[in-house]
Amino acid sequence: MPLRFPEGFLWGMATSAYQIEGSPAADGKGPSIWDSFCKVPGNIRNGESGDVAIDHYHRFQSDVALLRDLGVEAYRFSISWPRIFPDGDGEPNPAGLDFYIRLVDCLLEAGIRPFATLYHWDLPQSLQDRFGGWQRRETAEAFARYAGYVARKLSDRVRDIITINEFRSFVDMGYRGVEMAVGGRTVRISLAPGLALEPKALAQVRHLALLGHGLAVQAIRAEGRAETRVGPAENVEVAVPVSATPANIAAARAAMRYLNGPFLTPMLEGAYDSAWLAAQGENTPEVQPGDMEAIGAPLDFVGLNIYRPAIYVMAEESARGWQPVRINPSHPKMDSAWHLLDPEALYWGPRLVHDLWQPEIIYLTENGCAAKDALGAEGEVHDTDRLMYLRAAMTALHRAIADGAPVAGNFFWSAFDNFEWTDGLQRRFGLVHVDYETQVRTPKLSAHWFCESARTNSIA
Ligand code: IFM
Repeated sequence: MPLRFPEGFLWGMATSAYQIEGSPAADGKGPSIWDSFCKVPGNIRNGESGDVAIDHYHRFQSDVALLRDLGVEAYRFSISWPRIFPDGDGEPNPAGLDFYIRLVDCLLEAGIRPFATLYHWDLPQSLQDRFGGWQRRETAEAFARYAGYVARKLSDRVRDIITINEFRSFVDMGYRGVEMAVGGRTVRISLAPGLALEPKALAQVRHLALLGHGLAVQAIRAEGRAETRVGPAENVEVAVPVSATPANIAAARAAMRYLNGPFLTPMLEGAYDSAWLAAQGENTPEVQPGDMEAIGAPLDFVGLNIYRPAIYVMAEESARGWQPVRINPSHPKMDSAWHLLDPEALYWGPRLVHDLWQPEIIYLTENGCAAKDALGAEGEVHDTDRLMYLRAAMTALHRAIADGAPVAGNFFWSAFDNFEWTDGLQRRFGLVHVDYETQVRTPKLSAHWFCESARTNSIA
């Protein structure tokens, strides 16, 4: 028996502006921190950049036609802030907005529901130069003005707006960098703008990114159409219980609330968790009156990006009630150093978010994996490992829905192969293969699987 999803469940795919568009200076666009970061030798594998990427800026019509042919019901894309405000603030650039109007109209004509993300990391360089990016309140305020402007201009066409993508990734990896074990050695991974702040300053950046989100929600409510729906997309830290005993499930719940202390917990509770705050010692953010009210502004949905478990936990006789379980070095991974394989994350993530905060609607705003995809002799791409991953992930998600998690749709990362940040162009996440020399698109086996699954609203 195929596992069928609830009626109306959205089968979607996702991308982001810098990763696919190319054309970094077209039609009045200002530079972003990613344009600058990629120019520094050594920052990106093979010295690559998103300068061309998959040239979606010029090919969006045929790309949307392909998505339609694959049966995509909803498409999550991001708007490049420096296309709309080349300077980050001040005078908008009508040509930049026009690109997104044309894209959205094309999606609507194809019967695809657009979900627009306002910030997927390509901060206007001008805000980095003037304010150190998200280190200063001025950037959060400029973000709210940009959000309000986009809502005013686009909410007649786009009903679903996502404020910020993956707070934890762009803040922690952009303003501190993280150490990661890769192939037996420790490497430091850094995203744009590539800073290495002290813990206290980093705590403030986290807070101001949250504030940007909250002020943007308020601006969208004030300037967008009444039916506009808004939420964040966070790469939630998922705690998987080592076994589903009541004690271990309670431990995983407590661990999730704590581990998401910097971002999701305050957004959904309107306050920082006191145990998490206490653990930060003197490295707590400076909070001004009104900040927490904005940060906790009511949401219409919660977007979760889930690829893997953050930790495994078991119950512990202690005040906090949980302990992490060491991950075995032989634990299988997908084709990214960070991508621990366990589809259970797709069950426990939505399930525990639902237990903890009862959001009305959850979207899986990203899930997917990289794979070593190459064209076969007949021009086919047999990404059997991705197929295995996606099937298993959707089976776990189906179980979460059956157990009450209100997941209304899933967006596979990614629609197309694209520029995978510091990993460059060769780390392929797409369901559609892209030949970067010729820009030819080829749906992979996983795209055909998607098509059948979406058509039948079940796991094919
Ligand atoms: O490519 C990224 C995306 O931009 C944010 N989420 C994770 C993806 C895969 O690493």
